[in-house]
Amino acid sequence: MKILSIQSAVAYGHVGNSAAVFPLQRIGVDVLPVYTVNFSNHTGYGAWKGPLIAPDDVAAVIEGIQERGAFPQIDAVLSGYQGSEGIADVVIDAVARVKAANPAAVYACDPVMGNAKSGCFVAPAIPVLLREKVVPVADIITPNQFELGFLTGTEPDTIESTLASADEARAMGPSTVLVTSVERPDREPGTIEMLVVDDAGAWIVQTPQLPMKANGSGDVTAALFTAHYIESKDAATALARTASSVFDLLDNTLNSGERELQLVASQEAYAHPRMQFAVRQVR
Ligand code: PXL
Repeated sequence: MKILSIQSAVAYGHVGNSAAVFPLQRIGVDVLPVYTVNFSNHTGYGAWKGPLIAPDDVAAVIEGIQERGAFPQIDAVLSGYQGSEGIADVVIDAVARVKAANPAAVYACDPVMGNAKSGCFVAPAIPVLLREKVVPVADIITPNQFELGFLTGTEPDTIESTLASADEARAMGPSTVLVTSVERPDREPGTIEMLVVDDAGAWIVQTPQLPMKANGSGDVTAALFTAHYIESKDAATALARTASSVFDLLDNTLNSGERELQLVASQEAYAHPRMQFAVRQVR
């Protein structure tokens, strides 16, 4: 499997491609990473060094990949956090070109905007751009519950209302919606859930909610789900594998006392997910 992954690079720590690439490689995916920023570290520190990569330069790298004849073999395009407004058009163009070369290729978009705790942490134009232009051309989206609310103009909270919001998101274009960080008011205390909806049904998985928030965990989640979904062609299987791997990554990170994801040390969790959480069909 080959995935063209258009995301951030950070030297210190793990977000964007610096979070997504290694877990994908560890499960056997050949990743073509294209970088949108070249930062020292993620923006959660409040200070960082290094440039945004100009949209034309990102486009040039993608064009060079196409000139190598790689596009017919690409199974998916994956995008995440958009460091600047111009990247959206580059991603949309790359998706169109890859699909022209391989009609079976899918576009998985993680519509990164923020989360319930921190609010929006991207430039103000980005959420609108994602909603109006990017999400409509995606096949798979992986919003958290907060981002799903913005995309659909709803306030998902219970399983029922989150499913309804996911259906509204599906009506915008994507056939598969993975909702992460579902914190429904009536959940079992100390738990958090992920929910996936596609043409075949809807499934939910519950994990313990660890007392932490690690930047990059959403990037790992989107990457692993995309690869497992393409490989297994089954949303429930992809959800179970992803939840297993990401929980163990977060648990290892919490136990390490480090702020950054223990991405490399957790390699066994991607290669051999323990499948410790049962997935329940909800529709
Ligand atoms: O995890 C998304 C992400 C991607 N890229 C950069 C970031 C973040 C989140 O903090 O700072 C540069």
